Amino acid sequence: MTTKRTFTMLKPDSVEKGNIGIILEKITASGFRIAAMKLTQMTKADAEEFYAIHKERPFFADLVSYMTRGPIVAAVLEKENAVEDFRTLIGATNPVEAAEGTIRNMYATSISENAVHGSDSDENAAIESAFHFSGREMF
Ligand code: IDP
Ligand code: MG
Repeated sequence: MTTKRTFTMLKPDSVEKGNIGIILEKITASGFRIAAMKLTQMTKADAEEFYAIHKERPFFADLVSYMTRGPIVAAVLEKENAVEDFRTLIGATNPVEAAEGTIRNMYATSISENAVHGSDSDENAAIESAFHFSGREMF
């Protein structure tokens, strides 16, 4: 076990397609407890900061535009081994490579519009959770 919490976003494409319920059902059925959750929309400055690690990548402008075009569901999820297990549940970044039955395999549109975010480390899970939630909003 490495951590008990991770951070996720159901990205704008998931909200637009009406997939909030079905994705949350899959997450909770997989043993994750929702420790914080809200519908919110990132500003351009928010998305540029959140994805700052990718700022030199050729897809950065498209990523910021996509992630700010409509509301997202931000959530903190709790489970033994949360970071690793959630990355397994969502599947590879490119849905074409995502394993059968993973969230991205089932609900993503493309490598860019890939339905969900999942933190890649304990450290980033804590940073990303604090980016979206105050201590009083996490339970
Ligand atoms: P991850 O979300 O699986 O951790 P990252 O490499 O951290 O993948 O990339 C962050 C996000 O940037 C991806 O989820 C996806 O929305 C977008 N992205 C990543 N690689 C590409 C690409 O090659 N083309 C377009 N968008 C990409
Ligand atoms: Mg990542």
